[in-house]
Amino acid sequence: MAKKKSVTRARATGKSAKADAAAVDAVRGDVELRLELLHSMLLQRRFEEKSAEAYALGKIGGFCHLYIGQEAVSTGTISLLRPDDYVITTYRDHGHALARGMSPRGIMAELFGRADGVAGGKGGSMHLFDRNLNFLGGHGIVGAHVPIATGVGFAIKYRGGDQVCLCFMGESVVNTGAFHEALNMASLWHLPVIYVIENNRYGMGTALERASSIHDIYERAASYDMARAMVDGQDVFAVREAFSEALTRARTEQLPTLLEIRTYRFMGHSMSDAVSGTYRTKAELDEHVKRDPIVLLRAMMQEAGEIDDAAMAKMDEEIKAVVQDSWDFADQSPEPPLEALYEDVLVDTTSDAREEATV
Ligand SMILES: Cc1ncc(C[n+]2csc(CCOP(=O)(O)OP(=O)(O)O)c2C)c(N)n1
Ligand SMILES: [Mg+2]
Repeated sequence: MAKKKSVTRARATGKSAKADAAAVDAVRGDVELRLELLHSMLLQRRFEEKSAEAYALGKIGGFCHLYIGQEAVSTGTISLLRPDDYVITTYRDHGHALARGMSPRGIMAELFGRADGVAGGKGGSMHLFDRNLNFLGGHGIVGAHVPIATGVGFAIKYRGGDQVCLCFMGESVVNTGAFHEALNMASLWHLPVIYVIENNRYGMGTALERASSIHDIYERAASYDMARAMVDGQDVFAVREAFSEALTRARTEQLPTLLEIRTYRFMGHSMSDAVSGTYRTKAELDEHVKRDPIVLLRAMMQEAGEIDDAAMAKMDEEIKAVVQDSWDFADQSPEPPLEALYEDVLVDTTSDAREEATV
């Protein structure tokens, strides 16, 4: 308990240990790692540009929320996880799924509503799942998955593991009751959960300042005596640095953290929303686009002589081919059969099914 308090106080007063050279190296990594980070973000970007195209052609139906502009958050955090850690997120989930290594084919087929999709074509854009990657969704109800993340943290601790659960959410979630109940329990029971708020400043068309009584929302964690930090979400290294501190805290001390990662979405709330001109001005959007996380990393690497235009173009072409392949795959995949409508609705709790599930 004493240990936990000191962590919290350190965060609150900004006196956390200054990262030494080794820690900086771990955050920035070598050229190979930086290329991987760039690749991860560019894959998300190209995949979603193609999704927007497919949506416009009517190949994708229903809701579809793009993540464009926020890629440094998914890549910066997930790049530090182990395969046995858990990830859970909202409906704006394509970027997280790709960063976690989910197959572009399986995701695109899910967006197209086809049988080869990761949820059998019945979940769609908002409900990407992959049990093998410990990727627990894709959730449509604002805030509803936060208590699930706390439950996963409890399960990890109960089983004596050292995994962590990474829970993404938008900033609107902090005004739901579920958020407070879940964070209170995680702090009280010392659970290894890292709650990441992707503060893109808007919940649909409502600016944070119009909906929240405090604007430095990471301070909400003070109510639960929980470690917290605010992070520049356009800088993938800043995200990695803050996340690696939280990760150590969760892995070695089983303590939760709340990170407010400030970012911006470059597209509308969903495909049916205007990009700008209604609740935000084009001038505001343009200002934020200048800090495109992919452009920032690429510029840094180009300046350091780590990547040139030819290598960049090659990476882009390769990624575009992967994305086109996912489109072709999705297009050829059949629609789920009518009978599948009744599958996966209720859990089979018969003893046979239970035995099968534990094997
Ligand atoms: C409980 C609930 N209320 C309302 C909605 C409708 N809704 C969908 S997204 C959204 C805004 C959420 O904004 P934020 O948490 O900031 O995430 P972002 O979309 O910016 O990623 C709302 C109100 C919902 N899905 N669930
Ligand atoms: Mg938001």
